[in-house]
Amino acid sequence: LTQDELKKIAAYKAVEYVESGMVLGLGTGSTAKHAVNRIGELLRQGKLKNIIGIPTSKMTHEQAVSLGIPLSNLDSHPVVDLAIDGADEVDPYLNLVKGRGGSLLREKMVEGACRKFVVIVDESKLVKHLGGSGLAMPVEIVPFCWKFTAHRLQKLFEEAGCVAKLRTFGENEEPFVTDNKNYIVDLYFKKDIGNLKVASDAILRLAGVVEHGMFLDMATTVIVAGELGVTVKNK
Ligand code: DER
Repeated sequence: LTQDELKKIAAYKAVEYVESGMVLGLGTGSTAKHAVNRIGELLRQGKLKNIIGIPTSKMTHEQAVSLGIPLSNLDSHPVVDLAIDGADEVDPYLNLVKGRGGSLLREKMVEGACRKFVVIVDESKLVKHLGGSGLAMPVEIVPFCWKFTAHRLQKLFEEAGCVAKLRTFGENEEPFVTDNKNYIVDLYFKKDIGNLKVASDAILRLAGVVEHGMFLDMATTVIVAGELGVTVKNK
C-alpha cells in the first residue's frame, strides 16, 4: 500500500464517526483531504444530511465549496461536534505536531473548540518524542521584526541544539505567508526538548509569537493506518 492509500484508509475510517446533523471541523493537508472528499461523497449520496463544515484553511474552504459541503465559521458555531485532521507527528500520549502545511492557527482554533478531535495518520507519523524526528516544529509569528523573534525562539531551545528558520517558498525564497497574514518560523531540534507543556508556555510567552504547532492533550482519538491494518487509539 502506498502512503497515500494508507492516508485514505485512515480518513475513511474517521468519517465513520460522522453523524447527520453534526457541525464538523474540516482539517487541512493530504490526509484530511481524503476525509473531506469522503464527506462530500456521502452528502451527495444522501447517506449524510445536515452537515455544517468549519474549514481550517482557505484551501480546505475551497475544497469543501467544490464538493457542495455547507460551510460556516466559529463565530456562528463556537462549539464543534467533531473535527477530523491529519498530523505531522503523534507521540504515545496522543500529543501532536501539526502545521507543516502552514494552517496550524486556524486548525488549533477549530480543534480547540470541538468535543471530539479525531486525528488521521499513516504509521510514518508515529514518534517517541515530539520534535524528535528532526523535522520542523512550526511557530506562527507576526512579520514585524521576524528575525528578532526567530532568534529568541532559537535561544529558548539552545540546549536542545535548536535552529530556527523562516519558512520561505519559490526560488527567490519569499517568506511563506499564512492565511492570517503571518510568517512561520520552523524550529529544528538536535536533542529532546523535555517537558512539552513547559516548552509550549515558554514559546507562547514571547511577544510576537502567535501560536505553535504542538497540539498537547487535544486529540481524543488517533486513527493509524499501517501495512498491517488500522489501529484506533483513544485518549
Ligand atoms: O499542516 C498541517 O497541520 C497538516 O494537518 C499536517 O499536520 C498533516 O498534513 P498531511 O496529512 O499532508 O501529512
